[in-house]
Amino acid sequence: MTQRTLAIIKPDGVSRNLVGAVLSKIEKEGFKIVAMKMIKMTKEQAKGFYRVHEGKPFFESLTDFMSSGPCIVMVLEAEDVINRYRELMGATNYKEAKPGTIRYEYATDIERNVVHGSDSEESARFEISYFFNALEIMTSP
Ligand code: IDP
Ligand code: MG
Repeated sequence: MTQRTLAIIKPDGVSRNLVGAVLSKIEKEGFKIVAMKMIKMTKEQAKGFYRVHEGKPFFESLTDFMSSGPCIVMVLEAEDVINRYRELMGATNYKEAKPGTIRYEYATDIERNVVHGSDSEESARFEISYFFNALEIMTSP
């Protein structure tokens, strides 16, 4: 089934000039980029995006980090892209990520792990609509 997922290159990835490297891995996998922009979230916007993690010990630090600089947010489209993009990202903790994954190659810390990807169809719907309206998402001709 063709799916969409919300992908982010986090502020560490942008500031370390890893945008091209991450996009290259995404495109090599055959995922179609159907929306993309650069944004800088406010602390409040980062808290809204990560609201499922509210109350966890890393929530304050994570939302400080995510609002510390520009991110690339994008919508990817492909068969089963939610799980396939999470496979490409690698484990949250880069020390557990498999070789070849984005986090294995580029993450420096469990928090500063370069990329985000939605984890379910429900979160993908919420996360895509958090950043994009319908006119900003390309549909196939
Ligand atoms: P995910 O990004 O692999 O889906 P989540 O569990 O949803 O991982 O956590 C969201 C983000 O919060 C992670 O990508 C990472 O940046 C940060 N994070 C998760 N667990 C920890 C932790 O134990 N310490 C610090 N930061 C964490
Ligand atoms: Mg998550």
